[in-house]
Amino acid sequence: MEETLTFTYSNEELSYDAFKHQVLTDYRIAQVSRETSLLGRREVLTGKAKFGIFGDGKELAQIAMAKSFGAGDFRSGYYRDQTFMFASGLASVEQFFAQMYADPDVNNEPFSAGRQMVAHFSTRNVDDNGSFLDLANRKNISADISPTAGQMPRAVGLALASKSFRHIQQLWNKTDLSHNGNEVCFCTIGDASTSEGHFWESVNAAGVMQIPLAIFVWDDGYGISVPNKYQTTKGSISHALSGFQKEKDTNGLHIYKVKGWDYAEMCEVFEAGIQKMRETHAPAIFHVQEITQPQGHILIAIKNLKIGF
Ligand SMILES: Cc1ncc(C[n+]2csc(CCOP(=O)(O)OP(=O)(O)O)c2C)c(N)n1
Repeated sequence: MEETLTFTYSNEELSYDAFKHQVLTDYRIAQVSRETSLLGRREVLTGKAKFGIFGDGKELAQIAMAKSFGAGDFRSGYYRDQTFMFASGLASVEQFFAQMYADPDVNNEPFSAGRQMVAHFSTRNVDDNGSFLDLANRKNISADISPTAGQMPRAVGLALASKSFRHIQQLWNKTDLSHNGNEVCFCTIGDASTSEGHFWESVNAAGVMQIPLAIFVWDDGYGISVPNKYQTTKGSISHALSGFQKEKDTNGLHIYKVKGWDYAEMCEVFEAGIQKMRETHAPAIFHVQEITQPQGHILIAIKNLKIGF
């Protein structure tokens, strides 16, 4: 029996013991995820897996993000999100390694049955007969793809679906797909990938359409080895986006800046920001700064050659 790492978050006032339990559970998830990254790297370097990409350095931010991710929500993200998947109860460590070893048994590797690279997650939309599952009552992952920023246009579509479910009367009976459009699309992206066209088109579209799109930028200061100052105007994506800031009586996006090591701040900011989004459908960017990538970018094993950068 695989162990689940999830702790269910509740908005009700917490007792001291419940709070302590929550913090310790979060610490444990972070620790297990970090150990997964360290062990995964070793598996590639010793030739047991062909490819490795891990979420080390981003653990705390993703645990904080997972607290606001609920039934009916979607994530459209990228390959750094293992901790979010563990914290949401959507992936186990065993399943993560099964994907690394390209296990073709879907019972062991439910994301892609060994067809995708490690850390490319997904959940099912349809059952074996092709009928929609009750997506409004599940946490949903739109299948990860490797072209960076490719998750952005898709995230816009998923957020637009929530708006449609809220405003188009003919959809109001689809209660197994949406609860009045309360669902948010959680989108993750690395700082360097915010330089791509898909990012800018998607941010602009979300700002115009006012759809519940929550964009989390994991900013570790580098795109592989290139510092931010060489690829982002003014070296800061939230600074560069300041003209998109939503103001009184304008469209646009709310822009939040947090530090990726500040657990308490991220829990508070994400919870309040997402709650507001469920009510208003105004999109937001959470610029998570000062996180790290201690093991480097990626690892590839080709015959006897092992490359890491
Ligand atoms: C469209 C596209 N261009 C280039 C790549 C190669 N590539 C993979 S990851 C990466 C850097 C991404 O850096 P960042 O967005 O900061 O995310 P991080 O890996 O640091 O979390 C690049 C250039 C790709 N996968 N897709």
